[in-house]
Amino acid sequence: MIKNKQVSIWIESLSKLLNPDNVVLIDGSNEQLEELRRIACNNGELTKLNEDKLPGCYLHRTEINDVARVEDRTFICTPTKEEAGPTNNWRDPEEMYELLYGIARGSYKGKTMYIIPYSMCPIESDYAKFGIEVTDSIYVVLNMAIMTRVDKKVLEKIGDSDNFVKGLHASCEIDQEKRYICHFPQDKTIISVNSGYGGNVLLGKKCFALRIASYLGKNEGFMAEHMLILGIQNPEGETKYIAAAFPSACGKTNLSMLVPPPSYKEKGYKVFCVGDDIAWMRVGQDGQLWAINPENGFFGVAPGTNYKTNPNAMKTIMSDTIFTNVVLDKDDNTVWWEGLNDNYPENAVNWKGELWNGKTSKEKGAHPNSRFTAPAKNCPCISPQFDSLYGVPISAIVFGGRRARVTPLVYQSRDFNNGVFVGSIMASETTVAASGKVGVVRRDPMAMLPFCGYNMGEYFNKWIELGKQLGDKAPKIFNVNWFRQDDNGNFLWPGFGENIRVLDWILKRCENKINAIETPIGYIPYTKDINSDDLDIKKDTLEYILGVDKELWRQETLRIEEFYKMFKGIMPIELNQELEQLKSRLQIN
Ligand code: OXD
Ligand code: MN
Repeated sequence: MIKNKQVSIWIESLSKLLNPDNVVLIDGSNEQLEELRRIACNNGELTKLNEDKLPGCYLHRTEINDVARVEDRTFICTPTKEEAGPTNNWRDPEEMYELLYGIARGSYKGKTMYIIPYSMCPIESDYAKFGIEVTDSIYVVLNMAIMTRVDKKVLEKIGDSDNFVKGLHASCEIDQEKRYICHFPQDKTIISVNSGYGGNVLLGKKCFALRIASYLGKNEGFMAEHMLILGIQNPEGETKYIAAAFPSACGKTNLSMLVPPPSYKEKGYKVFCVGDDIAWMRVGQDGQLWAINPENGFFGVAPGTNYKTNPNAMKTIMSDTIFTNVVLDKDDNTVWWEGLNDNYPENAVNWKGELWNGKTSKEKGAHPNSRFTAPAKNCPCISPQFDSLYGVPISAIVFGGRRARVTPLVYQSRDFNNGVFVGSIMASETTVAASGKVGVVRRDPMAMLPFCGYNMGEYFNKWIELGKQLGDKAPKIFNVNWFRQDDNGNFLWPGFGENIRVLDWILKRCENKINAIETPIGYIPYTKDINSDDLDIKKDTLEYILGVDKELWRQETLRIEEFYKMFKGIMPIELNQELEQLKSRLQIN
């Protein structure tokens, strides 16, 4: 069935280990996927939704204990602990292979082994990287077919080489005590056992496109980043691209496909989505920074998505979408989630599979981390460059977090190294995308804390080197915070489509069209330069969220110092200098 030498050796060894009843090679054809959808509907893995209202859409529920990425059970298995660095969970590779193969042994008995050849990036791109995921789950096959480019041609591209990422997923018993998501960067191998939740099992996404790819990029000269990519066309018809990193569930999908408010649309602004989660970045032949989205779909958070917060996502998920852990409205066989609308379904099934009445139940119907998996091509504002073999040139890099105070709405770093510092101190209040406490502030450098496949000190150094390589062609670096709150917890900035007002300032700064105010942390806008026409925000409020409170920043530097201690001996000197300089600008001795 598979002629490729290295691929077949690996598949054969897995076959012996897993002992499946059948083996099916996925060719990406719709006939084959349709047959799998039919089987999954028959065995209860999927529910077919209303074909008139949601054509080609399905619902899936994961086990109750398996609803988010499990960072405490995610491991980087490098020969030494130092290679994984202070921020990753490390395990010895030999020990882990033995443990994982022990867990997976015989677990495909009575099941089918699906072999998925896939490409991250368009197959013909020089930047494409190929993977093969072996799984016993049709849900995984169907999601991978949306999120990546699944195609027979991938096998042709791999040929007899071993130049592919090996991914083994075994559902086993979905036992959380034996759940492991393990990466072996040196072997380009991923093994995931005892989970069925997207982020843990769609191995092309976080595991490959971030953890393994960041390691590969370190050696091959590219950066794999947890970033959306969007294009903004201005009234003159020029499109500039921004890459932006935010921690999970901070609105990356919303920002990547934002709809400009009417006054901006009238002026002729347009926004194009290139990607909502991952960017592979490199210095192009023209010396500029280029970014390509390796994915082919969106795996977005459903709750809170509606026609106001993200109309483009709503249109994207109207067909050919898989919904996971949302509410099933039994009356018309459609789906619902908190924040979709006020039509709480009364005759419904919640994410746990129990009968649920949205009008009377106190419990949430959809899991807060419930998801949609939708083809990027469905998005009304998908960029004409989406399938570009080269990606797009990046004018600005934006870092952002979810902070009630401290961080202003937007500021520009003083220069590239200072921008790397700004990325390294990113912090956010935790959300629901990963299991653990919600609402605690955690540092999340470049939003890569859970996704960097090697030592983060070295990773910071790669950023510094990138700046040197780019020289005066380097994009400008900014930080944004859409989440400033007043003392009663009310959000002070309207966010969503209105964020274009801040992006517009960012691009004007990139083109040196406007001045800004220098502060100890970087450059902030003059209030007049953030267009607040037809916006319901008081001038004082705007000034407040744009302002830099030196006392809060003095306290913040203490926390940064504490955080930096973790990287003692491995932090690039440039970043320690940045911290010292910030302290001196804040007049701390
Ligand atoms: C995601 C995440 O699913 O960051 O994108 O958790
Ligand atoms: Mn993400």
